[in-house]
Amino acid sequence: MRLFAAVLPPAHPLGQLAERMGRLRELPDADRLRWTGPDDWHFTLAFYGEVPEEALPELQERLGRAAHRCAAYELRIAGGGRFGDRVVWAGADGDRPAMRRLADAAEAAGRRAGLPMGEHRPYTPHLTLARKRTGRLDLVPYAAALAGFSGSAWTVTELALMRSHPPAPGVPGSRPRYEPLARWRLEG
Ligand code: 2AM
Repeated sequence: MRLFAAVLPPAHPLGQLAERMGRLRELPDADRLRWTGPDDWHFTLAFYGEVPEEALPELQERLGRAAHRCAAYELRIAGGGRFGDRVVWAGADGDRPAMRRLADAAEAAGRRAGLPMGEHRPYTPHLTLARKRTGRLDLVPYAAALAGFSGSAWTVTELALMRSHPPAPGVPGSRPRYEPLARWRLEG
């Protein structure tokens, strides 16, 4: 099963972001992007890829320990950017060093559980809003429309282990579905 660890923002900031996203969806060519929605929105901490069923107990055990060591922290959804001409995302502000420590701990949990974690990349907290479908598209105006956005702060108190169910093959507009499998309180 395809798994990742994430921070799930509460409803209020998600609603604020949804409201701002309305502006982005009015930009020219917005229909050439595949948009995500508030039900999908999360900040990925670590991506585990395909995890065999038998590795799940140890991963959960390790994630529980990671959450036990990491402290709750303040976060807000703020600003945004793009990954090249492929992805438009909203960013995070607040205690980013604490977010980074949690991401490192979630990645280490995967590695210690024996999962092939790939290379360690610089962590960019982001919440994916849209992905390009095909062709060339300048995403600069979309990123610019997020400049100055700052949602309400909240305290991140939980780490979630998420399962990603792939989109139905051959169904136009079908999107992956994300399901929380377990959550741990941050107790450090
Ligand atoms: P994305 O939003 O930048 O696409 C579920 O797919 C979550 O895992 C998404 O947040 C996705 O990030 C992330 N994800 C998917 N594949 C990944 C990969 N190879 N490396 C890192 N994160 C990945």
